[in-house]
Amino acid sequence: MDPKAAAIDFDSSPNNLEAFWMPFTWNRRFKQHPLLLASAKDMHYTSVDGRPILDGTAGLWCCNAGHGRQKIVEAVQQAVARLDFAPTFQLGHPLVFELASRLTNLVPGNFDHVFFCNSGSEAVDSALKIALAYHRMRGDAARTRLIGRERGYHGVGFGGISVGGIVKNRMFFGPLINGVDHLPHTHSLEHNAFSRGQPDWGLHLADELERLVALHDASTIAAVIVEPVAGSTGVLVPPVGYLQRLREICDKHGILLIFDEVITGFGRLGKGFATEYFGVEPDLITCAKGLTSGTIPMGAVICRKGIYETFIDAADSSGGTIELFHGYTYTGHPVAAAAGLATLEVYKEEGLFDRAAELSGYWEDAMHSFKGEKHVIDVRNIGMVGAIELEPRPGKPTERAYDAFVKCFEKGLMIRVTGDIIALSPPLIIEKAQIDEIVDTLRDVLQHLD
Ligand code: PXG
Ligand code: PLP
Repeated sequence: MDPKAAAIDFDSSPNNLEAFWMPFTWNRRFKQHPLLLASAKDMHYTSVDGRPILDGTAGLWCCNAGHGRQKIVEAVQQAVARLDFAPTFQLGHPLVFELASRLTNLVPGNFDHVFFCNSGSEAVDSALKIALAYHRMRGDAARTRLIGRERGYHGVGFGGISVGGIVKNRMFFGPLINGVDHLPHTHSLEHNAFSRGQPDWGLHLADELERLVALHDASTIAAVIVEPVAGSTGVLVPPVGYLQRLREICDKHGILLIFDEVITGFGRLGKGFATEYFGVEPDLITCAKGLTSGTIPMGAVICRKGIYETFIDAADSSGGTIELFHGYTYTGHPVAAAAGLATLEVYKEEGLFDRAAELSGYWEDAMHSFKGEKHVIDVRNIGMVGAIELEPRPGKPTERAYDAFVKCFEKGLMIRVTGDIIALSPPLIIEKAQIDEIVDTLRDVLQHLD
C-alpha cells in the first residue's frame, strides 16, 4: 500500500457533486450515496475516506500494469514538461512514430500501420471509416454495409452504437447510421453455463454471417466488427472455432474483419492481443485502455498490411493528395505517446502478458469456485477475465448485482457490474493472495445478499 494514501478533505454533499453529469451512471442515486476515489498505487485504490480498495477491474478494464507505476508516471511528467502538445496534421514529433513502430512489432503477423486517436470509441469510428474508404479506394464503392453483433459494445460514437448491440445505448439516439446488420450473440446459459474457457457449443452461430451475406449480397458489405471476447455485456467467450469461421467467411466474400480489442488488447488474455491468443488475423484491430495502462487517454487502429498502401496508391494515382480525410486534434498526442511507450516498456520488462497467462489457471479455478454459490447461475472465464452471472431479483433486474457492487466497495473490493453480471479483470500484476482476497470478499458478500 502507498504509505501516502490517506483520507482527503472533500465536501461530498450532493450540492458539491451536482455539476458533473456522470457517464453511464444513475446520477440521482450516486450523488446521494457517492463512492469516491482519492488515489491509487499498484493493486489498490484509496477511497476519499482513506480506505484501501483492492482493484478487481483494472479501473475500467484499462490499468493492466497496475496503478501509479513509477516508469509511466515519470515518462508522462517529462513528456508534458518537454513538449506539451504538437500537431500531427502535416507535422509530427518523434514519440508517436516510435510508438507506432513498437505497436506493429507487438502484434504478430502482417500488421504494419497504426492510426492514433483518444479512446476506444474513436478507434472504432476510425476503423469503420477506414474500412469504408478502403473499399472505395479500391474501386469497390458499393461495399458500404457494416455488420456488428448483438450484445456487442463498440463505444458510444454513432458508428460504434450502430454496430453495437446494446438496446439502451441505441434506442434514445434516432435512426443511427443506416445499412447496418447484426450477427446473433453467442451467450447461452442453456448450452454453455459454467464452461471453463471457450464453450464447445455455438460455432454454428458464425454461419449466420453467411445468411446475412445471402440477404444483402457480399458486394454491399464492407466489414464485420466483433469483440473477440465481448467484455462490456458480461464476458461472452467465443465458442471454439467461432472466430476462425468468421475469418473464413469474410475471406470468401472479400469482407474486412475488425477485431475490437479495446478490452482484450495488452495482455488481458495472456497474449499481447486476442488475435495471437486465438490465432485468427483480422484486417483491423481497435485498441485503447491498456495501451497506456489507463494513464492518459489514447486509442489506436492497427492495420493489416495492404490497407495503408491502398490509400497511398489511390492518392498517388489521382495526382497526390491527403490520403485519409480523418484525424483528431489529439491524434498521437505527445504525452499520451510517452505514456504508451513507457507502458509497453513496463509490460515487457515485467513480462506481464506471460504473467497473465501463468496466472490464468489459478484465476479460472478461483472463478469457478463460485459454482453452487448463492444466486450464481453461470461462471465464465478466459485469460485474466471472469464473470459471475447472478439470478436477477424477480421484477428488479440489475439490483442484486448493484447491491453486490456497493457491498464489495464497502468491504474494500472494486468489482464491475453490468446487468446482473459481475465482471472481474484485475491488473496483471495481481498476486495469488490477492486473487484469494477477491474471492473471499465476493463470496462473503454473495452469501449475505438477498
Ligand atoms: N470497444 C470495446 C470492445 C470496449 O470495451 C470501447 C470500444 C469504447 O472505449 P472508450 O475508451 O471510448 O470507452 C470499449 C470500452 C464496462 C465498460 O464496464 C467497458 C468499456 C468502457 C466503460 C465501461 O464494461 N469499454
Ligand atoms: N469542433 C470544433 C469547433 C473544432 O474546431 C474541432 C477541432 O478543431 C472539433 C470540434 C474536433 O475536435 P477534436 O479534433 O479534438 O476531435
